[in-house]
Amino acid sequence: MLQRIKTPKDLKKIPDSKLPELCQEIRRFILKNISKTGGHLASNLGVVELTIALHKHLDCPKDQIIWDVGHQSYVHKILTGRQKKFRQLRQLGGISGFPKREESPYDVFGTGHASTSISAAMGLAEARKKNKQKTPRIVAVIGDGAFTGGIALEAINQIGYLQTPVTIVLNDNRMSIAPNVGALSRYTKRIEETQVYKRAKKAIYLLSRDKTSKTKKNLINLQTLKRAFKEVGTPGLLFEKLGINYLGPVDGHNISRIIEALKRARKINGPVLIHVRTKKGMGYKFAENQADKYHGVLPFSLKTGACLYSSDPISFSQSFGQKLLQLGRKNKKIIAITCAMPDGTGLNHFANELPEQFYDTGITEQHAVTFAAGLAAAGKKPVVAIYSSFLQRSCDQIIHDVCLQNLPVIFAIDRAGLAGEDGPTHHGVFDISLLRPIPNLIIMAPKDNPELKAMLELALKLNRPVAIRYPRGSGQSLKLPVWCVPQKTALKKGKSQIINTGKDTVIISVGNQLCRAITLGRRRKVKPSIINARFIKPIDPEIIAFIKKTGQATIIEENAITGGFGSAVLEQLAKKNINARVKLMGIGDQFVEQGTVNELQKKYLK
Ligand SMILES: Cc1ncc(C[n+]2csc(CCOP(=O)(O)OP(=O)(O)O)c2C)c(N)n1
Repeated sequence: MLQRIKTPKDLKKIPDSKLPELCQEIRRFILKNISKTGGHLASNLGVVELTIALHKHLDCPKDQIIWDVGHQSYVHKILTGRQKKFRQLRQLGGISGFPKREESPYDVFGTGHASTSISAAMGLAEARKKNKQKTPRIVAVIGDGAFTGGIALEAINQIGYLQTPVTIVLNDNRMSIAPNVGALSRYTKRIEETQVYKRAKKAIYLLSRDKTSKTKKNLINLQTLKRAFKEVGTPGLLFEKLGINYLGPVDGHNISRIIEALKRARKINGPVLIHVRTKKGMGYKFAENQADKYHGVLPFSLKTGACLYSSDPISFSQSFGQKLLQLGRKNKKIIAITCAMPDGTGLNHFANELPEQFYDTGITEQHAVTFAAGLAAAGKKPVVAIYSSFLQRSCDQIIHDVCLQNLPVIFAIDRAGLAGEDGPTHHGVFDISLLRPIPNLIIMAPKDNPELKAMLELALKLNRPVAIRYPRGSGQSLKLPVWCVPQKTALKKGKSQIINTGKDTVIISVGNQLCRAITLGRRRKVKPSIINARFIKPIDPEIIAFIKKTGQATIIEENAITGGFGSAVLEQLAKKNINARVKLMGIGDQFVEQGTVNELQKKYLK
């Protein structure tokens, strides 16, 4: 059946009785392909019925679906003509793992970062209203995790006010990547658990029919009681009070129930929230049982569920987690904060062992930073671990709440540099440029795990805002070639590390780009000086002295050249009137596509 579906029109021809079989086919297709390419597995297995229901009911691309985060859009891609391209999912030149406008007219709005779908859907719907166009149905599909993000809540605030006709499908599987957290998550859970009003209404109805209690006074009391129950017990009352019609909870694995709700929503001329309950990982027992582990996967064995790649020697993230745990045991003022990524940031062991010193704030990169600033103002030592690309959201909080007040918040910026197969939404190549102009902030980049650990220890002593940026993957120490004679200098604020004192030229690297500096040096007959910058801000004056002496330099960083570390060096040279030929190797003025980190480095780090 699946092979015959080229567009949603073909799906509409399939009789309802055959849909359970189609769901099975789709799940087999996803499992077969993702077990080979890797990708987002559990979220996609969970939305098979929901996606079929949406495409059966809607008339896309006239009607429009926006997938929040977009990591769960594989089934949508399969049903909209991209089945054959799945062999190249997330690979260089292949289809994206997220919705992409240039990929298909069915991908109405690009996503990758969480919580944007309701705002974008509102924009689409309001524009049509302004153009006096007959509004097709615009649907935002948002997970319960993404629903906790600030932008989503800002959109909820405006949509209830403007009464924009958008259907919000809240795909509630109780999981973010880790189990979902927060009061909203607790609230949606309660809607399902209690259903007080339905039961109370029935009880009151039966009572009112009871002849013995049918005095006038009793009836008035019953009506009052009914109103009171309606206040506290109506499912989704919070949304209703905000002006958003609530439908649900609906079984998200029952296609006809979902279509029924979509039909009801279409009749309402205003915002509607359909609360759909699904199981993350549905249909693959390993993913059902450990939805967090199977959220994003590398190629794996379908039979055993085991990953086919031996895991990296200790990654930067793990090393960060280990060191912070060690420090946190001794210093109770240390507070670790994650935005829904305890595993990804290496904080899982910290969370288990020191729960009273740990917060998972949900997908809330802005709130988390200001929350940390508050903790710091009260004498705590907060360490906020966020991936570089998601930290982009927190720029104002870093400036306004942390640095302006010179508060000692430490930013552990993970996935800084090229992130690989997740593509342009996830590469962390702007953090240096965004953070460098901010006064009071010290920025470091370790070359390997031991240096990261030393930087974390130093950052805690500095008593001011500090950012440490490190990349995805292994933080194993590099074995230096024999021609390198490194100076054994302990980590000191504002001091770089001389890896080799050579002649003619100097190569300066940021973080783990030292390996590229060594490769460049190896190719030269006369060995160059090589410096591991360690500090992006402040810049070590010795780096400038080296360049003054040699008159030429190469600077390597996995960040945009504009505003990056190389630019900072050029600023210093200009300030000191030093003439030098400096080659900057970093990311040019472009967004970087998806691919393996190696492929992307070869293509873009020039
Ligand atoms: C701003 C931002 N922060 C963090 C992430 C990382 N991330 C990707 S998916 C995800 C969990 C989303 O959970 P939910 O919306 O419930 O979707 P589910 O996978 O459970 O279907 C997170 C935290 C992100 N994509 N964007």
